[in-house]
Amino acid sequence: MSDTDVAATGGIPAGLDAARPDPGDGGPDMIQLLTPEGVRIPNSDYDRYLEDLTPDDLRGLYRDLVLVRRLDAEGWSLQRQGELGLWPSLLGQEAAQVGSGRALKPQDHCFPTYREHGVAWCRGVDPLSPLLMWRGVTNGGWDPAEHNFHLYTIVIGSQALHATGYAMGVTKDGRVGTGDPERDTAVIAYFGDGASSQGDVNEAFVFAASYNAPLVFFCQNNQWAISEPVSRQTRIPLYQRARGFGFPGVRVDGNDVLACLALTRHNLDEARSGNGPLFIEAFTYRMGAHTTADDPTKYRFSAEVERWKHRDPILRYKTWLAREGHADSAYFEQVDKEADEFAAELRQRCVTTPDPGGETMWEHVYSQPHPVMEAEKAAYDDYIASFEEEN
Ligand SMILES: Cc1ncc(C[n+]2csc(CCOP(=O)(O)OP(=O)(O)O)c2C)c(N)n1
Ligand SMILES: [Mg+2]
Repeated sequence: MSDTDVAATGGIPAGLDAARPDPGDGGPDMIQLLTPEGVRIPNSDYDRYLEDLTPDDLRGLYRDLVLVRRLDAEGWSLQRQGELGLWPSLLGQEAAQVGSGRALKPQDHCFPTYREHGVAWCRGVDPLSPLLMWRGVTNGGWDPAEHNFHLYTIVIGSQALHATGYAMGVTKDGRVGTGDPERDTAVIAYFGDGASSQGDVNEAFVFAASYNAPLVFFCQNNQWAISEPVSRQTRIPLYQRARGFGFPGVRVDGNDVLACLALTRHNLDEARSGNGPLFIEAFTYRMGAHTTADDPTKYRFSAEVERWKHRDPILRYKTWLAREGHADSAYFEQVDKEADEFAAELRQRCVTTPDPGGETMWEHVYSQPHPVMEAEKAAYDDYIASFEEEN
């Protein structure tokens, strides 16, 4: 292909042109409670899942969205300043994560990918923890048992199997369908559109269906798997795949925090009652690069990004809150101020966290002393000591 061909397609090789996805508007089956203009659409099936929300709760969702976006911006900047090794941005996916994350009950369990900083936030994980993980100074980042939020998984789709196994265990423990709202437990597995092609995810669908696992598969279709468009992953909308595995699938507007909250609440209720598994496709968009190591201008048109800017999850929610009189400009200013302070503190805590000593890498491999490990550690200690002698 000549340079002229590339230039004519805005920098994208012409051969890829036909395969570019048209993200569209999600189609008629997509459940949306709040339009991009911030207009509320009544829904007789799902409105009841929002009835208990007080004005404080509604404002809280806004605060979540803003602080999570700010956490993400800090992660990005810190990586650019050389303070983190990598950062996978969630920009554009805040509503999908906050809506689903706030739908969870304390006893529910989450299995995230590497991008779920917003869900981590909802689970009470210290927002510094994901930063430190990508700084490479912790062995994972947090205690999964403390938050019922498992460690980030980089091996695409593998957490779908972990979640399925965990959910099968929940059933064996008798914590499904008892009718006790404090006891019945659901599991949620996050993954992306690209992961839906992975064998692990499809095996998880089969096992979860066979064992009626109390599991919600939550697929954030952000339209891209690094440089691969969703049109290469599937010939049909992703939510329709669930039917082939024998469980319900639904597409929700992933940029609509109210719809994500309502739909996930409903699906989790179903799972806790013994009607799992279920599948939610949150139709959203990855506004930024795949990670700080990626350059999306190589494979997608900026016009597509511009289109999605008009569907921003925070702007539409803010518009609706203000129009309904749930929040005023003083409240929005207060959240912005809080976000500035939050960001400053995060930066400070991140850059002042000391690097752990090299010897700590041996500490969490086995619970008991292990001869091979002891030998490796001794060799490492000698190696480090050799530098000291040179000095
Ligand atoms: C098993 C495996 N294969 C390939 C990769 C490399 N990889 C990292 S992210 C990614 C794309 C994932 O796309 P998607 O599931 O849509 O999630 P997104 O990053 O868009 O949130 C790939 C292929 C990996 N981490 N693991
Ligand atoms: Mg994706």
